Amino acid sequence: MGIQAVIFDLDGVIVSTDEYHFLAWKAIADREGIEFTREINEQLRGVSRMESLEILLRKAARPYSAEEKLALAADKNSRYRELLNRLSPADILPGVDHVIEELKLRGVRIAIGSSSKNTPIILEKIGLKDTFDAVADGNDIQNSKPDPEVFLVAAQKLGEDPAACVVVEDAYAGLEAAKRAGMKAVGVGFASGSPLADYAAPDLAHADLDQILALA
Ligand code: B16
Ligand code: MG
Repeated sequence: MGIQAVIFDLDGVIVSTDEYHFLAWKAIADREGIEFTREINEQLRGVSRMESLEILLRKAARPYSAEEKLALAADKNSRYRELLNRLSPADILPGVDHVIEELKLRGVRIAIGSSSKNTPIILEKIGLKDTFDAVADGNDIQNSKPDPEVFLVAAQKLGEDPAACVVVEDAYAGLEAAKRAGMKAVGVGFASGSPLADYAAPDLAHADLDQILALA
């Protein structure tokens, strides 16, 4: 049957919004007097907003109520949304445009599988709103990566068998989600060193599409 579809993670694969996530969380942590480093930030890759907050609060000196947590997450998101206003097509990561073009030429279907509830605004800002055959994001799911839900929803929206899908991810949590979905997994960027990756490359500009499509 072979690979029929490629499901791309968004943040860290198509576009780099990780610095904006970091800056928004850092502002919240500094205001609350909670230590928040770039190392801790790496643990938030691919993880949902509320789970990210729980990781950040592990360093807090006091417990936070459910209401306080919702307020912190909302504050982080409005800071993040403010930063997203800066995004443009120039922020699309190296190799992405070429890979998408090539996949379309070969008749391979493409989808987004992202934990982010901000996926629609990000795709619009970078000019890729109408590019993908399907989009599954944080608004479609109950459980975020490493749960396989978002990738299974993407395959379902595409009408493809999970075994015929390959996921491209920059997060360890995302690679685990892909494997649990029964899909092949390509690790790029931060996740290129993961043993879970069936194929790895520093970014999509250095990825060999023939090898990726031969993974099935
Ligand atoms: P939001 P991805 C993920 O996107 C990010 O990697 C992660 O850092 C973020 O917490 C999560 O989206 C939720 O984002 O607050 O915008 O809903 O990598 O799965 O595309
Ligand atoms: Mg990511």
